[in-house]
Amino acid sequence: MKRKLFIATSLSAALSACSAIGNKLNDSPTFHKVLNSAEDVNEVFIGTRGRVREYTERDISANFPLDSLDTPSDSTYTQLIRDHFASYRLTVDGLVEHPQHLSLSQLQHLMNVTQITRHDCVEGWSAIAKWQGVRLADVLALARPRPNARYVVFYSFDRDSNDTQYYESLSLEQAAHPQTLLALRQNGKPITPDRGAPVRLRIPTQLGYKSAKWVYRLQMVASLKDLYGGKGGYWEDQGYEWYAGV
Ligand SMILES: Nc1nc2c(c(=O)[nH]1)N[C@H]1C(S)=C(S)[C@@H](COP(=O)(O)O)O[C@H]1N2
Ligand SMILES: [Mo]
Repeated sequence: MKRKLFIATSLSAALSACSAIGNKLNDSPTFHKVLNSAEDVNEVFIGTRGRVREYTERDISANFPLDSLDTPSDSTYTQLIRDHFASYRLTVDGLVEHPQHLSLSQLQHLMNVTQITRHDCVEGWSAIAKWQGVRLADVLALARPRPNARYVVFYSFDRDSNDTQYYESLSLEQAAHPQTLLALRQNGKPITPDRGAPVRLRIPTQLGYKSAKWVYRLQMVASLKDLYGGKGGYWEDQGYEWYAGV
């Protein structure tokens, strides 16, 4: 992807989902506090808090463009492909009580969501696919975020030609969205290496660049300021908006 265009999209769709954030994070007093305080600044979150439309099998796009940095070709990633991701671990660490190192089979056992949703790239294309995976909120809840955790940062295996790491981030409010997944399957098959295997984010409420491919680490942090360019993501560090609601 050489250049990105901003498209002013605002689907201020029925924002009725706020109360529907029913998941294990509700067991955590910290998450409760964060979610309740978010109600007061509702307007800040318009566009990432409502539920987006879900489609049917008939609506699945015949062609889903491929649009990212190149599939990682370093030895770490190629070794993972060779062992069919048996040695893959998803690390969940940072400001958490119980750091996690989840294998692919553990994640497969946690799989609890199937969604057919539209992916909106900032460059102006959209495509619909079926995604299956684990609700992000459930994985974060396993690690028990500490009270000072405000954001979750996602680290990907790929790097650009300047060796800059692809990363992304969400606030805990965004991370708790019931349609936000760690996706393991696309259109009924395991996610392929060019699509971000074995685990990619799927965030249908936000622009495509938020949905990081090739994710290996989720880090809970209090601030995004000290990471890379300080703007919370690879594209954000180059001037794209962090919030990026569709
Ligand atoms: N790690 C990583 N994730 C990424 C990207 C990337 O370059 N690296 N590109 C993003 C963008 S801009 C889009 S539109 C989608 C594209 O996913 P696809 O190649 O499966 O269509 O991945 C997103 N996630
Ligand atoms: Mo994109």
